[in-house]
Amino acid sequence: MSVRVDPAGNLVGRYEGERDGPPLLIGSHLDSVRDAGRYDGPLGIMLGVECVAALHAEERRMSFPIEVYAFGDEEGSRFPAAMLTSRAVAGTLDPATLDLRDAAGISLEDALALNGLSVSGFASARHGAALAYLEAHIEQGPVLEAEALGVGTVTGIAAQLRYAITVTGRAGHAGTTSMALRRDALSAAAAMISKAEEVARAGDADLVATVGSIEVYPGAANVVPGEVRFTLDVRAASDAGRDAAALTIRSGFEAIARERGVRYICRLLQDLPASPCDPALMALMDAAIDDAGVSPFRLVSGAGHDAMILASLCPTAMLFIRCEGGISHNPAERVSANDCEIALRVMRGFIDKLGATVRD
Ligand code: HGY
Ligand code: MN
Ligand code: MN
Repeated sequence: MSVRVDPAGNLVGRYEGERDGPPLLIGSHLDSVRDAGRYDGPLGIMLGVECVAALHAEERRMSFPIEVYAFGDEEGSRFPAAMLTSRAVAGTLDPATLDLRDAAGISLEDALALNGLSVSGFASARHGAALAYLEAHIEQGPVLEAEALGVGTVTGIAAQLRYAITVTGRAGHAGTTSMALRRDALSAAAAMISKAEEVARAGDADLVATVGSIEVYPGAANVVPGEVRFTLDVRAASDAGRDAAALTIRSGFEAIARERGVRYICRLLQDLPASPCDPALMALMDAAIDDAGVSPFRLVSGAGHDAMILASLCPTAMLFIRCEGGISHNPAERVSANDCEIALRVMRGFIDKLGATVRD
């Protein structure tokens, strides 16, 4: 493959086809969450490379080019925004939202400049027409393991909203501030976090709400916390289900803030609508799974993926791979070599079936 780093910092390998034209994009992300496993993201990239390696070994070319993408920022672990680099490729990045700083106060602009890139360059990473986007990814859930299947066809990706919440009370002396006079930001935040869990537990099975990070100021054992900042992540299979739950949770937060005499600010960090996979590509995936000797099985993704961003550029298909105990975002993340071999066989079958549809 010819290899390049695109203006958004993505690593791209290109394998020419018999003809030029819109390429098949295969990829996933290189970045991870803090203290992560080793397969969430990189496995999909490596399987893409293996698909091309197999074609090359057989001295075959498809009628279309293939581009393997290693996206640079899917998790949003460093800057308070996620999927930045696949958005750049899909052309859906709003440059006005890129005035971002990491926890050390380093701006995205400066971080890019250190790598010879620029925010304005992000916009030029937009990809032209693409035939389709294929992403293989660990399931990050328990369904395939429960079904005793190594792989499955993804039907779509859940809708998600992500917020930054700031609760401001009044810092005070832990020994002299009576309970009645306190405006304890952390006690208020704790009530809010319990409220978010209560709403999600009462909802349908696909509804989840997570507070994954929290910061307490000033953060001293003998000071009543004056300010707390935490994140809220709300997801559901449908946009309507997600929005209704988020509204209930935020109304609950406002009531708690009033009762406890604290100020509450909620800033939207990310709004990702539910993203269905392409029905025709799902049928090709099912057929490729069947050819690989596995019973075709379809499942939805609760996790977000770059595929939901690429869906605005081209039809998307995802293949899930069983992971042990459904564990992910955790160093205990595991896949079996055998399941990866099956996934490679399925992806190659999918590519050949796609080739047959393009040729006709
Ligand atoms: O948050 C997610 O679902 C993905 O891991 N970025
Ligand atoms: Mn992840
Ligand atoms: Mn991932």
